[in-house]
Amino acid sequence: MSPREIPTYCRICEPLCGLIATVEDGKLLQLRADKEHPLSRGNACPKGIAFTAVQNDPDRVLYPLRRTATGFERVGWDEALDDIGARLRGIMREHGRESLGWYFGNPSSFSYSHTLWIVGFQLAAGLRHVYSAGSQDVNNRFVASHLLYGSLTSVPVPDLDRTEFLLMLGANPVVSHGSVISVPRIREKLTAITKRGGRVVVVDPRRTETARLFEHVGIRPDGDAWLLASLLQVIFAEGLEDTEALRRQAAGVRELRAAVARFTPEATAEVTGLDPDRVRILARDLATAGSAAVYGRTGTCLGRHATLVAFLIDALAVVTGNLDAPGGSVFGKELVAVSELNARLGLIGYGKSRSRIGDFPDVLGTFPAAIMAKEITTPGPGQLRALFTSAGNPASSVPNPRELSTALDQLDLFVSIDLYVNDTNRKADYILPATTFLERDDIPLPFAALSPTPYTQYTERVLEPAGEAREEWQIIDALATRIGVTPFTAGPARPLGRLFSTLRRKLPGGSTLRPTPTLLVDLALRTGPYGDRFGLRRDGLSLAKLRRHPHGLVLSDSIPTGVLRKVVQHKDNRVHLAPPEITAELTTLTAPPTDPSYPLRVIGMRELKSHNSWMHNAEPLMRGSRRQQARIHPKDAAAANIPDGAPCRITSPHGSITVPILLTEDMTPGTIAIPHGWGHRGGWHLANAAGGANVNDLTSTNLEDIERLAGMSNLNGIPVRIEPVVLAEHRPDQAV
Ligand SMILES: Nc1nc2c(c(=O)[nH]1)N[C@H]1C(S)=C(S)[C@@H](COP(=O)(O)OP(=O)(O)OC[C@H]3O[C@@H](n4cnc5c(=O)[nH]c(N)nc54)[C@H](O)[C@@H]3O)O[C@H]1N2
Ligand SMILES: Nc1nc2c(c(=O)[nH]1)N[C@H]1C(S)=C(S)[C@@H](COP(=O)(O)OP(=O)(O)OC[C@H]3O[C@@H](n4cnc5c(=O)[nH]c(N)nc54)[C@H](O)[C@@H]3O)O[C@H]1N2
Ligand code: SF4
Ligand SMILES: [Mo]
Repeated sequence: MSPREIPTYCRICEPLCGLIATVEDGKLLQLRADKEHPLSRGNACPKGIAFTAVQNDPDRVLYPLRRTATGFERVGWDEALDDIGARLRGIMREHGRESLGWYFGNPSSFSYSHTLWIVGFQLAAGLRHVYSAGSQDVNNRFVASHLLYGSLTSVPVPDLDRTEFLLMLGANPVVSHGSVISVPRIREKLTAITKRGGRVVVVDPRRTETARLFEHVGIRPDGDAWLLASLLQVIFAEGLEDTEALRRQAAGVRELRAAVARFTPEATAEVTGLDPDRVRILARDLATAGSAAVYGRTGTCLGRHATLVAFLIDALAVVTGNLDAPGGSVFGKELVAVSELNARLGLIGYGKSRSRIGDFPDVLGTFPAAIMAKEITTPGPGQLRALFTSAGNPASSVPNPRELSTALDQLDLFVSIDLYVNDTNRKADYILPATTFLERDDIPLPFAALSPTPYTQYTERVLEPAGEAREEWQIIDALATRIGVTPFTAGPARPLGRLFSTLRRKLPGGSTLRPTPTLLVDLALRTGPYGDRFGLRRDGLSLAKLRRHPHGLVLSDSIPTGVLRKVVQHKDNRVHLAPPEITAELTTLTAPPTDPSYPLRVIGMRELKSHNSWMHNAEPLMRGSRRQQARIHPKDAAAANIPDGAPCRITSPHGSITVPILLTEDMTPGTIAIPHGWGHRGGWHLANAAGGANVNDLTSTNLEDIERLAGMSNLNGIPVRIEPVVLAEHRPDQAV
């Protein structure tokens, strides 16, 4: 058969760029950027193109694997599922359901069926130990939205196409391609702001690829809460706040004003490292700009005050009259009414339960991944004994991964659903092979609301599953059956369960047919905000309509504003600017203690050709002997007597790693940037051979090091010291 060219889209990161897959005899020959995609218009990054190497990777897991004394052996699906089911039932009989747990990783958010079925299973099985990559990523953002708007899932995005001033903190979209915002060609969108006479100000301890294109404010790590409080202080003190907007939208203005009063730019200069005059001018410019958007990403999420920082980012938008206003921070419309449904049914929320270890509130039904190890090792009722991971590599991505790795050995049962034997599931009893994104149908449900140009796309699977790979939802469904639960049918999800039963009756084939994700999503889409209401709305969406537009569909030119009343769920219908959690933290905020034994700070960074921990086995991304490097200012390296390129021992109070250094004046002195996701020990040959160290070995899971409000891991601003490595001392497994 001659090759076929099939439009689909990339599901590695948030722009969701359009791709064309060339397929011959059921095999993927290549991926290229889709010129007909309405937004990415022929643009894709090296990772998207290199996904061919993941798809066809000889190291991929294609059959269920079972651990034996000597390594993994291939087993049949039924044998694997039956044994897992029997062991689960045994564990549940002896220790109750509360001994079961699940960790789902970052790639799960790009699969609607995977996410849906995890939530359905969690609710039906009454799972308590649920963890995700969110506590290393974005949960603080959700909690800030809960406090401000009474709605966890309402997150504003910068209105890039219309803004005159973008203040961006702790994000490097030129490399990351944007996150908690879904925009292909984001670099062009940003440069367009300055081309039309606007400004982009990037607050980051490193002069990043993004900062280099615009104005750079070189803040000290973890100084953001102080900077934002100072910006608010100046705006209030100089009467630059938008009183009209505040009167209309907000409650707690007086209390916020009082809480930030002590944070003058002079008072915060020590922590931020910034010139007070520059901060004052920034505050004035932001407040007087025709329109302004404030945006923060992982650099503001992985410090010690993550929720406070996310909160102050939006508070600044409110106080300057830029929330829900054109060119400001705006709220996109959801493709399916998740927030509304959730508010009505109360399915998942914030602080509905507390963790056994550390008493942390749940965020959307999940607890901090940083406590997972202690939940496994601490005896008592509710001890975590059977763990599933899907699309996650927590032994690489969470703080203190050594602690987690050791804890995994103690589990009664550990099952992983993944593409690879990774750094975590090498300890599993079973690894179940998942389909890649090209082997499943998809629609990017959560991302339509995060796109300044709302759009969506539906794709069928482009390839049949390789080997015996299965979709996650099918695996979850099969596991659920083995322990006698049906996703979505119990607890607060009962109304959905009833809907399922109705559907089942109406389906051809009768009661034996279980509802599928495709069926469910079509229903949600058609009844959702953009839906066709089964023909009542002529231009509305349905899967059938999306199938007729295989390159994707733009839903409107921009995000409509003036929607705040619908977004805010607080009873008084106002944005709450002074919830007690926030004012208390502002009142007690003190400069982080400095320890002369650890004078420097480590922060994270992303690389164009890495994706968290899982693309280091893709040959096209690893050419030229790519290695992990620690970026450091020449002055700091000279003081420690370490020449450029030499291995360097980096030691924190919690651990030590060895990484070669790269001298660059892009770093603010005192700060070292190290990419995460290196130092592999899985079943992926190229990744293992690439060496490197796990930067998270420097980080801590001590309860006082986990952010209180959202349970965020502290992965940025880690105090360290550096030393040269004498060659005899360093072993090949240590990084270089
Ligand atoms: N120090 C430090 N640590 C960090 C960060 C940082 O900035 N600094 N960033 C954090 C962030 S933002 C995140 S999101 C987390 C990520 O943390 P995790 O989600 O725990 O880890 P990933 O590295 O994304 O690993 C994803 C796994 O999913 C598998 N996979 C890929 N596609 C699929 C699929 O379609 N189905 C299935 N079943 N499996 C799949 C891959 O093989 C891989 O094993 O880590 C974070 N950790
Ligand atoms: N190529 C590539 N793209 C990716 C990923 C990848 O691994 N590789 N991962 C994807 C994922 S899971 C995510 S969540 C997104 C993340 O998207 P981004 O957050 O845009 O990604 P980063 O490059 O980590 O940017 C964080 C920035 O914060 C800065 N920073 C560190 N500490 C501080 C601080 O205390 N204050 C301030 N103001 N800045 C600080 C760092 O120097 C860095 O430049 O990227 C996604 N896209
Ligand atoms: S930026 Fe790259 S990895 Fe991200 S969606 Fe686009 S092609 Fe895929
Ligand atoms: Mo992430």
